Amino acid sequence: MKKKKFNFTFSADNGLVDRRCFLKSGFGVGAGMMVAGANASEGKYRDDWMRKPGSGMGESGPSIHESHIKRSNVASQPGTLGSGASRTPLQFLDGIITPSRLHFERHHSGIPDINPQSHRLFIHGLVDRSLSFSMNDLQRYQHVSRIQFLECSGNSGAMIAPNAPQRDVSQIHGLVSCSEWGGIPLNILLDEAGIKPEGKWIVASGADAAVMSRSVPLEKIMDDAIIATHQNGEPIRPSNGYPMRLFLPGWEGNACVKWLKTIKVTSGPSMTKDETSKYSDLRDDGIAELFTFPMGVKSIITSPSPGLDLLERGIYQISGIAWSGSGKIKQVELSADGGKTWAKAELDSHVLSKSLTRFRSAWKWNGTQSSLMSRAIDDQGNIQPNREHWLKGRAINTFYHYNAIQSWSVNSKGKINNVYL
Ligand SMILES: Nc1nc2c(c(=O)[nH]1)N[C@H]1C(S)=C(S)[C@@H](COP(=O)(O)O)O[C@H]1N2
Ligand SMILES: [Mo]
Repeated sequence: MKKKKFNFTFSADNGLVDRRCFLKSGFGVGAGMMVAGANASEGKYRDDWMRKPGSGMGESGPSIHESHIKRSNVASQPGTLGSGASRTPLQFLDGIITPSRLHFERHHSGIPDINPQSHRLFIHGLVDRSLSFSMNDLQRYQHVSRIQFLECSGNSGAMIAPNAPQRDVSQIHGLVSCSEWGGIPLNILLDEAGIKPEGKWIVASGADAAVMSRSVPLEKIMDDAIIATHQNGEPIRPSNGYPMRLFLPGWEGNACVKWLKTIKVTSGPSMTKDETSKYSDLRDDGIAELFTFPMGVKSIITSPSPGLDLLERGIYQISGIAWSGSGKIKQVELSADGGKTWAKAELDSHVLSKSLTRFRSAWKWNGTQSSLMSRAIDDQGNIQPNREHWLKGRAINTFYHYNAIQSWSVNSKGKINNVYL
């Protein structure tokens, strides 16, 4: 059996293949098995499931053969039921959309069971008219929909540990997801209420037992904030804020208040607990930086990654996600030799602002120890930092807003580990 000869050029050292190879027809990886005769191609051979009609229509979810694809680290604080997080299994997903059932969850006091018939959104404070809206009222306003990511600012915080944590992508980086969010631009509702000249911020509060409350500058609210009622086409799931949440494109997840109940227009930030004692960034000079809203430019190679070990040498697809809270991803660079040489990755065609962007490259693994890294750059000129650079100036144990370059080492047996380079 003869395998097809490869025809490609390398773009950086240690096997990174020029990204244009995907554009050429006949770029074979050589991983397919040769089959004898015509039985496979002519369809004479029938698998068992081709011998009788399939099952009927129904409400079924994903294939039972993919039941391992579920949210990971589903954990609550000791003694509580719903104060914790569950994480998106990024290493098993492709493209940019996170199926709603796999969207990460982060709750501070569980998921409230809200009756949409009695739920109201109140707008008050420094406004000309205080307003209240039922779900039916809101349905009548203009809606928009956009594909954007949501990331917890605690995502990847495990990477501040002195030794690289040996966990998979989901467990380390799974507090980021991306959905098509639909809802009402908040500026429409605030214009209707009429903002008084002293109104410069809002404080948004949720209808959960934690009464999560966050201050947001009015500028952001009037720019692109929405009251999200829909997620990937269906009403938002209870775990993600049903029947409505605040959605602030590109800004830290915590400020996207779920189960939204009140918006109060204020003259300044309200200094709630979740923007002072939590979700602030302590520096090594003792000063805490507050209100770090936009999530930094970031990328993660999701495959190969820990748990998706390489079984034999040869061609592999490197695939991952990149995002920035400040705009669009302009470029993702890849290294297979621990950052010595870099090559551009291919970006999938949907490159959207404040969204996930899928990147890919081909890589020829020659069976030796290798280190895979990705580095993202956004259209505002922000470059993903390395870990050492990220840690600089921060107090010990400060873990919010971690966006440093991730390195995966591949040993000579194809096993993949998390490493600090
Ligand atoms: N009312 C309320 N809103 C909330 C929270 C909460 O506990 N209660 N958690 C916040 C945090 S820390 C994050 S990261 C996001 C998580 O959104 P998700 O669960 O839809 O992924 O919601 C934010 N909004
Ligand atoms: Mo969060």
